[in-house]
Amino acid sequence: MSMKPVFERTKGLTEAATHYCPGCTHGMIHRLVGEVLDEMNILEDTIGVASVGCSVLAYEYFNVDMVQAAHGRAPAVATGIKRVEPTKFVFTYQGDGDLASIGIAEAIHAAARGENITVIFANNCIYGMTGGQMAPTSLIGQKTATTPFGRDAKVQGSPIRISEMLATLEGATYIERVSAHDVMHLQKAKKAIRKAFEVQKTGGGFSLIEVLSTCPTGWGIDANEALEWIKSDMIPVYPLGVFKDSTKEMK
Ligand SMILES: Cc1ncc(C[n+]2csc(CCOP(=O)(O)OP(=O)(O)O)c2C)c(N)n1
Ligand code: SF4
Repeated sequence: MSMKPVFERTKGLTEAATHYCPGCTHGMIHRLVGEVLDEMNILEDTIGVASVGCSVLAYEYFNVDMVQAAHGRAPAVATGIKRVEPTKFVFTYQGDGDLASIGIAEAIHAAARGENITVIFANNCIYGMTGGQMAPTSLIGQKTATTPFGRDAKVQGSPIRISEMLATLEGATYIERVSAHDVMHLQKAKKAIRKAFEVQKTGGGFSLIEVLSTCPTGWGIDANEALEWIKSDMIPVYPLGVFKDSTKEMK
C-alpha cells in the first residue's frame, strides 16, 4: 500500500539546502514565493532578481531564472528585465538593508513609475549578512553591532516604515505588510504574495509585500525568542495590513 504524501517540497524551490541560520525565516518566505509561482504555474515564465544580503544566494534556491543585482539595485534591474520581457513575471527579493538603506532610491522610483514588478521585502530590522549592524528599520532601543547601547532617535533617527511610505505614491498599486512569525501569519503572507503576482499578471503595476522576518543571529536571541520578538516588538512599530490597493479602481 502506498502512502499518500501530506506535504511535499514545492517545485518552486530547487533541491539546494539553504545556508540560513537555524530560526531564520528567509527560507520560509522563499518557500511561500516558490509555492505561489508553482500554484500559478508560472515557474517557466518568471525571472527573479536576487539582492545583496543573507538572501544573496536566492538565485540558488528559487527554481526560476534568476539574476543577481548589485546592492540595492534590484528594482532597477527588475525594471530593465520587465521592460524588455513584458510577458515574464519579474520579482525582486530584498532585505531591509538592501531596500531601505542603500537601495531606497531604486525602490521609491520603481514604485513611483508604477513598474509592473513584484517586490518581496524581508524586513528583519538589521543587517544580517555583515554582522548585525543597524538598519534604517531597526527599532528605537534596539541593540545592534553599531548601536551597542540601543538605537537612539536623537542620534540615529527613527525607523523608516517602507510600506506606509511607498503607499503614498500614486504609482504603487498593491502594498501589504505581513509576518512570518507563525503558521497563521505565514498563510496570510502567502495570500498577499499571491495577490501581488496576480496584480502583475493583469498588468496592474507595482506591488510590494513586506514580510516581517527573524534574524536570531543578528538579534542575539534564540529561534523561539525571535518569533516572539516579532510579535512583541516589531508588529507594534510595523503594523500588519494592506496599505495600498488600487486594483479596485482599475476594474
Ligand atoms: C555597495 C555595497 N555596500 C555594502 C555592502 C555590504 N553589505 C552586504 S549585505 C549588507 C546589508 C544586508 O542587510 P539586509 O539587506 O537587511 O539583509 P539581511 O542580511 O539582513 O537578510 C551590506 C551593508 C555591499 N555588499 N555592497
Ligand atoms: S544572519 Fe540573520 S538574516 Fe542572515 S541567515 Fe542568519 S538569521 Fe538569517
